[in-house]
Amino acid sequence: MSGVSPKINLKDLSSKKVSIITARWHSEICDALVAGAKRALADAKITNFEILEVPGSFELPLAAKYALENGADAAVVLGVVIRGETPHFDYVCQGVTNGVMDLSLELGKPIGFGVLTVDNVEQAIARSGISGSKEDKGYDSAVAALELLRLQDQLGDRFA
Ligand code: DLZ
Repeated sequence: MSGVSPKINLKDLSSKKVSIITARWHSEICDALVAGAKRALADAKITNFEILEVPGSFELPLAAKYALENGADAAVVLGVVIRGETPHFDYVCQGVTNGVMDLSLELGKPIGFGVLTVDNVEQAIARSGISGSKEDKGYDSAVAALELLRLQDQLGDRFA
């Protein structure tokens, strides 16, 4: 998948609480993703946020469930999964992707998906938001979650 992410003018969402949840594999790249997600929250004037850490991307859905069931209005999950020599990559990617989608639909709460699933470190860096990279998936995934929060507000009573 590739493409230019849409330009969105974020609304003021300062009443919302957001959990940023990051895996620790490939931690320097994850740190860049977290920085991007924080920039998006700042653009939406969100100051009520927490940063939670899990060991690997496979643990992201359960951590998101904990956060969303304990007061967060939305979550952003961040991680880097790099293809290796065994099928493990496929199982981790499938687990985190399905887990996040199922959880979001089950709870009716937005989860921004900022897990890079790539062939090598170079591809991950190019999407990390690190200075000079072509994409900023931490920022983009947070914007996606915030846009769904805005949509909830737009629908208002009809949402419930
Ligand atoms: C085991 C593993 C491997 C091989 N590679 C990655 C990776 O590239 N990125 C990542 O986030 N996590 C990796 N993991 C760890 C799994 O996500 C998980 O933490 C372990 O299988 C323990 O449940």
